[in-house]
Amino acid sequence: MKEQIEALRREALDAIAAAGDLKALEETRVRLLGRKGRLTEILRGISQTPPEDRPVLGQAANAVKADITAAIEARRNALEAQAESERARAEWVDLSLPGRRPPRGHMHVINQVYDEILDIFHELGFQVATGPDVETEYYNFDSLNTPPDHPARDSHDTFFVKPGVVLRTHTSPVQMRVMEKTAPPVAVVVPGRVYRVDYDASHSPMFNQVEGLLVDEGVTFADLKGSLMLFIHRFFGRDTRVRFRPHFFPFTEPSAEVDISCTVCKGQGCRVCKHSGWLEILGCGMVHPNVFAYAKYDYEKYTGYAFGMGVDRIAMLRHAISSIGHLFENDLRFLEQF
Ligand code: 2NL
Repeated sequence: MKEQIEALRREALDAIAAAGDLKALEETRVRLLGRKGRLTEILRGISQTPPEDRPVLGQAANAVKADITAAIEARRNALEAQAESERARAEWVDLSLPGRRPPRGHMHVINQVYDEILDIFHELGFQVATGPDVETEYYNFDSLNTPPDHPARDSHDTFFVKPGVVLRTHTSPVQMRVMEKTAPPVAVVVPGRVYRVDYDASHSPMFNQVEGLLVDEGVTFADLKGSLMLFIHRFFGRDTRVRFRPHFFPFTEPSAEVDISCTVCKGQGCRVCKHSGWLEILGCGMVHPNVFAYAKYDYEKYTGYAFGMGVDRIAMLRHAISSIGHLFENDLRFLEQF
């Protein structure tokens, strides 16, 4: 019996040391200390021995039980520590890694240019006004002193929605609507999409415009010149040269087109300015008295200036963009550059 107990101790300690993981260790524990385990078997065996031997054998068995229990406890701690350190290694995260930036969009280059233009005129006291893209022929042409037989009213130049209704060819109808509702003085800038039957590398059937209108007593061509020069110097830079060329528009008299020294070659002559050194950037003039008459403004008392510019064209000049199509194709490789 004594030998059996000693044999169990050696065997048990070897088995505990050999348990490779917590599951194997638990199986070993049941096999040794469980209800049908080896130790229970031995304790049952002691009850069959002579009574005088029992205390000694009982003590020995209890000592082995304590040793086995302690050995299992120590092995469990070791295996748990090992499992924990394995998990920590597998789940390790480098907290010093920089985060992944989510992709971020930005304003379209056309809207950036719109904002820059409108900000400058806002600072000069102009209010922003907008209106419908679908207009009546009256607001788009008649009220702007453009007679029924004017070539711009041809269906080859203007999109007709139905008789008497067009896609606006400029934002001027919005200024007409403002004048109908507002007594002078008025100072408005009008951003918006406009439409013309025209399609090549520098013309899109839909394009973007900013027009301006200022009406008050005593407004002169000098005011027009001063305001536009200020705008041009702010937008294109102080060293930009400016030239006003006589022109004709039905809604202004006198009228002018405005050229600036080429933004690419600084006036030396290049492909962009077609070797002239100049770029046309806007049209302008003093509001025609007939237009004031349509707006029910007293043209004896008030004068005003107006101007219009193509936003797409200005964006193309500013960034040396070769084809207007790029602005509307929404190719991210193009858009991301601005
Ligand atoms: C251009 C020329 C211009 C106007 C637009 C205007 C509006 C009213 C009365 C008088 Cl309500 N004029 N607008 C005047 C002159 C030129 O635009 O080349 N645009 C791209």
